[in-house]
Amino acid sequence: MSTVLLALGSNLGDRRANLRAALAALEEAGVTVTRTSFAWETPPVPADQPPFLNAAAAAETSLVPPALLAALKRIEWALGRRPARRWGPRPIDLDILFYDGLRLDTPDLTIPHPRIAERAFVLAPLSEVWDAPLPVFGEPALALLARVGLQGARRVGPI
Ligand code: A4P
Ligand code: MG
Repeated sequence: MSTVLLALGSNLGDRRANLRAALAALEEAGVTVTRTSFAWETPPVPADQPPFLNAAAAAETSLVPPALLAALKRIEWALGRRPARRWGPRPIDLDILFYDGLRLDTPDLTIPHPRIAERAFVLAPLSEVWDAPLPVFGEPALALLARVGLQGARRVGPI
């Protein structure tokens, strides 16, 4: 079993329902969610789209990284996401933030996910599911978050 940290984001449709449906679908796909963050409302990057609801999850899985990525893409598709512009609005985005202590850089998959350390919309929920030093980075999410600030992210309640 490997420990993975996942980021979830939604800014189209019923955002909270999308996050919930994604968490349920992860279980079906062989990803056992062990901790779930609160939902965080976050200003969109770039700004020309609706605000996001972001969350994070810690999970255990025996799926190897490419199989995990394929499972995430299948769930995104099942929840109505269709190929669109990069960083554009979407009903659901599922990203692999960390996979054990693995570092990976292939055309399809970069682990740790790029830009984690700059993004409050990732770090704030992540700090709720993983308070120990992060894999690879060696610092807790809260320490990284303190450096970049909340960037307008606010906790809005349970998913
Ligand atoms: N990919 C590479 N590494 C990974 C990984 N670790 N996890 C590849 C998941 N996917 C990974 O992703 C594009 C390709 O990245 C995938 O096909 C996969 O092979 P995508 O989900 O199709 O498109 P994307 O999400 O638009 O691209 P990207 O680069 O993942 O964007 P980000 O960095 O995830 O940013 N603002 C707020 N407030 N909240 C958000 O959640 N999210 C984004 C997306 C932008 N602005 C946001 C938010
Ligand atoms: Mg993505």
